[in-house]
Amino acid sequence: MNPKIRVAAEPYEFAFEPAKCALLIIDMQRDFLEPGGFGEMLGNNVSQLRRTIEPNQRLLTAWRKAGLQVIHTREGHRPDLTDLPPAKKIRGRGKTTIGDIGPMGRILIRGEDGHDIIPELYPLPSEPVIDKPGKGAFFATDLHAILQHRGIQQLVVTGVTTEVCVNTTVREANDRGYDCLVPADCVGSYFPEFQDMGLKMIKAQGGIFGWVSDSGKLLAALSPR
Ligand code: TIU
Repeated sequence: MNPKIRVAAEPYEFAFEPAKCALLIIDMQRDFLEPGGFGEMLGNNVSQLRRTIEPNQRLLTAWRKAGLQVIHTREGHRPDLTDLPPAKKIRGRGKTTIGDIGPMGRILIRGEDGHDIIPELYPLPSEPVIDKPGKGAFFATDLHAILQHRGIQQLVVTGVTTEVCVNTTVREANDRGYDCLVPADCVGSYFPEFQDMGLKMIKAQGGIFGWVSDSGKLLAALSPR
């Protein structure tokens, strides 16, 4: 039997079987993290998210080295916009919105430069990339099927943004029976107060949606392998 890896976390220790736990990296896309993308267009300061790149790189390298499963997601839409809800298109009353031309191609459109994952965390050909039209990674995607087929029951969820796509995905995963661990330094928000509350909401009430830890503790737990 595969021994469990034990990670110091809140509200209590997170124990996982390596073969049954995937690293799920949410939306580390140029549109959210680089100047000129969708995130900045919404009026946000992208530097708030860029601090997550290094810890994610360290975790991804260790996870790959240990031979564990990695799955990436990207938020975006078909070039013909048929999967873009009209409400999402007009939300925010911005001059330039999803599907319009931005500095990195059409904003949040699959195949455009801005939609792609940042080079620092680029997926290997063997790592599934889930293209999702919503904030949650389970809505209108085959993520649940892929996890089921691979026997995955637990997820380490990282990426951006903490209170939007990470929180939505953790809640969706929780309702589908998965355990989620969120390393705080590997998730980022444009707003410090949402970073704080987004993490508190996950671990409150005995871990109502999951566990919170950090990459250092996760790497320490992985390293004796
Ligand atoms: N705006 C914002 O905080 N987030 C998003 O629009 N998408 C994700 O979180 N990926």
